[in-house]
Amino acid sequence: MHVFFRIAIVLFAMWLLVDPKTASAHAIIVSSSPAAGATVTGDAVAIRLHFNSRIDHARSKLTLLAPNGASQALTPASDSPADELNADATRLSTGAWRLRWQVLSVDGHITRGDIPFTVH
Ligand SMILES: [Cu+2]
Repeated sequence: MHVFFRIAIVLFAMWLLVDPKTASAHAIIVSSSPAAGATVTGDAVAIRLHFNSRIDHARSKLTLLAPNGASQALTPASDSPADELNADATRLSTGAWRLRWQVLSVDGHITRGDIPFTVH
């Protein structure tokens, strides 16, 4: 194979790996309240998810999964900062809960995850 052709292939592969538009802008959680694995006291929790980039609040979702398996959609606060997804969860029974989040970042990519926490 011609050496310049090989170099072109290597450069193309490197470009795919480092393209900042596709590599760095996905919304990833920087910090959360409650934190994953946390135990909270009382029946109300102020949910606050902080991401590494701006998110589209209208196309992002929060779902609470109860200890008995029931799921409940939470309405994200409309006045949240551009890189946060916040909501209030009330009347939580004691037990193991799971907060499921799905966000659309401004680069058009969807990310999702679960935050398990316990209500004591
Ligand atoms: Cu992305």
